[in-house]
Amino acid sequence: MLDQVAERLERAREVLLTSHITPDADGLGTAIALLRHLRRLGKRAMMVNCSAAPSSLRWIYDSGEFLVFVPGQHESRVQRADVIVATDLGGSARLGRMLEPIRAAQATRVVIDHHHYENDLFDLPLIDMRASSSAELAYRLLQHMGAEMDASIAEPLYAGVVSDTGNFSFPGTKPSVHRMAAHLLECGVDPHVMWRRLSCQVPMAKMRFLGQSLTRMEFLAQGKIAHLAVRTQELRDGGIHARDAFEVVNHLLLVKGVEVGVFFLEIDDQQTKVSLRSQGKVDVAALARRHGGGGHPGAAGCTVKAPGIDGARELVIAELEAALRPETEWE
Ligand SMILES: [Mn+2]
Repeated sequence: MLDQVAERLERAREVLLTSHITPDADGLGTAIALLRHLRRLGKRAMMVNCSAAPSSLRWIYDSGEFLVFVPGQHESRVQRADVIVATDLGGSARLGRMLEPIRAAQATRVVIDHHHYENDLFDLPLIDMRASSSAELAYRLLQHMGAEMDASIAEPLYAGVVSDTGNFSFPGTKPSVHRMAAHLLECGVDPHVMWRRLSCQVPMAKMRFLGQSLTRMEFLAQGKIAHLAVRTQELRDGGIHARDAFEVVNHLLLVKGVEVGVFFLEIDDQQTKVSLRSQGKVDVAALARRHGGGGHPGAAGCTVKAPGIDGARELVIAELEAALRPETEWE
């Protein structure tokens, strides 16, 4: 597939790059690194995305490289591209309002991804679920194409791989990922500058919310379960977006002895969003699936239907306590 994608891109005149709704560092980094190489080859290339990038990631692209798709205005860009490349997608539905224009396009549709899903749209799927990140796949593709790897291409790739490996900490972070990172440093990436740009970006209100939340963290099962509940009103009072609030769960696992961290966010009196993290002994995706959610064994989420946040908490904690008992087996 590497060969076919490289060959198709080399023949292209105009390439449209895109990623998922609220693109992350991996989706953006992959697209922008490719865009820069393609422009050097003399091709017209533009990233057009169904929604804007988070403000903390806008440094990844320069002006003139990224557009937010506006219906009624940008369809012609989709139509006139002869290759469309979607990065880090995780399923065609995540193209948002660009799905229909891309489905209707005449272009060769390429996807570069490390998520698993049914491919119902793409002609050339460069998908490898064992890859750490889409950026790692773009790196292989760019190497295959003989791209000149300077800092302007290495930085967006590095941003993608650092964020998708949790700073090289996630299970399955392979030697090849470190070799790629080492090469990117040789190409001019400054790891400290990148850490400041990627990690030292927490807004004051969010940090305050994090601090206040963590003081209310509770422990159960001899300290193996750490949990924390937040009501919607508290988010409103703190001016915090729900998406930001969920990051609290990642901090629960930092406590010594904690096996599972759970974050509860009340939606209304019948529904509570639950976000789970596990060190490995408990498969939290299995729990999430029983409540109609999903995820990975180490990180999962679901919406629990129970009376109030206390009802949801009782239910989930009971399941986790059972899962932590060594003799328990789930059907
Ligand atoms: Mn990714």
